[in-house]
Amino acid sequence: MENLTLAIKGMTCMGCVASVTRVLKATAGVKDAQVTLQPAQAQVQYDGAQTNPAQLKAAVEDAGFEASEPA
Ligand SMILES: [Cu+2]
Repeated sequence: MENLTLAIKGMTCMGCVASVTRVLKATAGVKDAQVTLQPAQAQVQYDGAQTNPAQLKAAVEDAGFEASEPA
């Protein structure tokens, strides 16, 4: 199992947090996703054989938010 932290821009309320959590958990290979407003980020545990950071980032962006891996 791998861990990824994505910094997320555009979340303003718990509804946004729920949306991001939902799209991440709906992605094949994601075991768990913890999304917080403060700091605005998502911590994702995933199976690297089924998905990857680029797909997870794309899932968040498809939901209308900006995601980036912290430098
Ligand atoms: Cu919101």
